[in-house]
Amino acid sequence: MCGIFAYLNYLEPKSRREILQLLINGLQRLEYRGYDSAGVAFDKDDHAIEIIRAQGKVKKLEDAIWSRKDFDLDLQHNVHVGIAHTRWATHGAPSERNSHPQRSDSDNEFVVVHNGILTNYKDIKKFLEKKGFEFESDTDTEVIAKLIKHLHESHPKMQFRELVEQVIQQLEGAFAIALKSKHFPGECVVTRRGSPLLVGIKTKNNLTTDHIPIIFSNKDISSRLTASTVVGGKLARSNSTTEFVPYDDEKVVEYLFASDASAIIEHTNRVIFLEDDDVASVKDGRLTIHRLKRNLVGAAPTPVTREIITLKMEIQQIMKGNFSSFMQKEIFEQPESVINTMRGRINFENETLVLGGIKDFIPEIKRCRRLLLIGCGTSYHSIIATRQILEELTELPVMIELASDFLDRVTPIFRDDVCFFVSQSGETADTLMALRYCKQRGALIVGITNTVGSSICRESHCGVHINAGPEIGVASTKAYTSQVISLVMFALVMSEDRISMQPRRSEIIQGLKLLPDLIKKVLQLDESVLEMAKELFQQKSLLLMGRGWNYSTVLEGALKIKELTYMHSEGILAGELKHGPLALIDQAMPVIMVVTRDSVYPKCMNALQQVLARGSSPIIIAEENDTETEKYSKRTLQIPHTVDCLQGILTVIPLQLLSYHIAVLRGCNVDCPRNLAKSVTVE
Ligand code: UD2
Ligand code: GLU
Ligand code: MG
Repeated sequence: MCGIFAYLNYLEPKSRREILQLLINGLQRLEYRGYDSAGVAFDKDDHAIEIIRAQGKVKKLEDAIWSRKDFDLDLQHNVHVGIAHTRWATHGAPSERNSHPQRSDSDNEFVVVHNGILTNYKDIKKFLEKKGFEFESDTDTEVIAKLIKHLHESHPKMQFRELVEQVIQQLEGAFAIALKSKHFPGECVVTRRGSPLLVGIKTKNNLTTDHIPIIFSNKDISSRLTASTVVGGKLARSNSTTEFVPYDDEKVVEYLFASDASAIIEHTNRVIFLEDDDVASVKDGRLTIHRLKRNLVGAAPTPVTREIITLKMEIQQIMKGNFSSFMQKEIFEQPESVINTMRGRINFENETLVLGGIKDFIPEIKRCRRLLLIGCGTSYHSIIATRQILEELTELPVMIELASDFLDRVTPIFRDDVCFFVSQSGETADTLMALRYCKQRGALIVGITNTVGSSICRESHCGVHINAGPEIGVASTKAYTSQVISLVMFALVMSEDRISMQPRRSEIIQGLKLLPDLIKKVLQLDESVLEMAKELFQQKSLLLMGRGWNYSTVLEGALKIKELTYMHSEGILAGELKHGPLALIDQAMPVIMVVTRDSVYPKCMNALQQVLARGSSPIIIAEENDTETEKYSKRTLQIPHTVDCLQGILTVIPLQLLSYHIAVLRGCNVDCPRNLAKSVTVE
């Protein structure tokens, strides 16, 4: 996801140059969260708002700002609000036009920066178009700016904060937003649901309190509003008289609003972490936090204050939250990233799916001679993980290829082939070369990428963005699980009109629905995995075995261990044991076996017996409550059960954690393993 940053100075004079520099610095701190375009909004001379945006990294924006000669950088502002954004596109390709801030109209009356995805933006857009609004971007975000203008026009007396409260009641999905308006100079309103947001407070004197009271609005629905004024909605209006001043007589104060503390800490260590549906507003230098209502009876009581916390962390530490590395953070993000992959695409109630990026091509894909799936490294493993379900649900021949090997041959490719290219970055050189090879031969080219605007995305005819959010750790984790889910969704789309497959499809769709919670459960094994790592980290070698749905898991697990810990590790297809690898097994050789209760369970048990007979005592990754399998090992990791074709997502996570812990114990750099780069753009 992206980064939001806003800065408000109240009676603390700052030059425009200082303000812009501060906004740029804030964005640079957040750039790791996403970086395909960036923008700022600040005051022009007559309370009008200026927006500057640029596609690319924050540096591009900075150049665009300093190259502008049409405003005075030395102008002093006693009171000023600036908002800024670095984007990771989910809706609309990266471009100046789709960058944030998004605006209400050509006068920039209301401008907004947004992190997250609005799932109902199309309905709101339709509503606003009927009211005469013309949209200028492909973003979901733009509806926020236009809806608030619409409300402001029908209710000119409403305060800024009240308008925002009304707007967020209409929004579905995930968001953190910051807004600024020409009609409310010196005011900033921010709010969140699902995406993080915090407020930093900087004063010269000590704060008078550590708590900011929450103002709950009146339950009365305002008579000034009617439901017809906004989309399909019920409205409520908050009514507060209490305002809270978090400082003494000295009124000078600065506020910083950001997606995470890394952008705030250089200014102040006093911060408030906003909760979902908190609306924080600063007016006349005063910060107030509002909520429409207290929690209903039965739910946990809503606290009546938000605590001002003193951060004692270093920037490095903050960026990674409580995690010691990006990789660890990304492993733990998976319950969320898999939801983002499915968001807006699967309707779990009526069990339908739409992959917007390929839906127009589905008839053509269905007529193809065969499916080819091509990738490298982890992406290739996601292909192995899904080959079986693709074969089952499409009933097409499915060929899978490592891009480099594919290029080493002169593989025949036909016009009626459909070729998938899977790559996190969308820049992987081997995969891109293979794409061009197939494209020249007239095949239909489909990309599965995490990076909007990447080369593979541009050069493919169509594709699916996996929407896992930026992955910083060199070793891929959350992109892998999201790639698997994207390919499973494709298989589901291909079998939509096959009546005989409906029960199977339904089983998988319901499996996908439960998956995020099951991933959370698997992540709770972290402590046990650490214990395992302590037993294993001094070994020279580690063998991983599995077959069927778990073959990809052992390959991916072994790759993670190799790349992070520099320990020799091999993922072995359990069916191949007697054809060679069995010779490696003795009492001393550490082995991990993945044995789940699917169609190859009896065969896995055979392999287990063969390994046990050689004196090895393997660690087993098994399903919960499988007491039968558990008997064969001193150490088992128990994974919840899910549909067979999704089981690999759950079994790979302990191996991601294991490679991480072994790497730490061996003193390796987890985020930047030796000899490796995040995106391999050379052949
Ligand atoms: C798209 C939009 C999203 C929103 C949504 C509404 C983007 C990035 N996504 O999400 O903003 O408007 O529609 O339903 O604009 N593509 C490739 N190669 C790839 C990956 C994607 O060509 O490797 C193309 C794909 O064919 C489509 C576009 O990029 O034309 C967006 O793909 P997506 O998966 O983000 O599409 P969708 O519908 O989920
Ligand atoms: N959904 C918004 C967009 O695509 C915000 C994405 C982000 O979090 O950067 O513009
Ligand atoms: Mg394309």
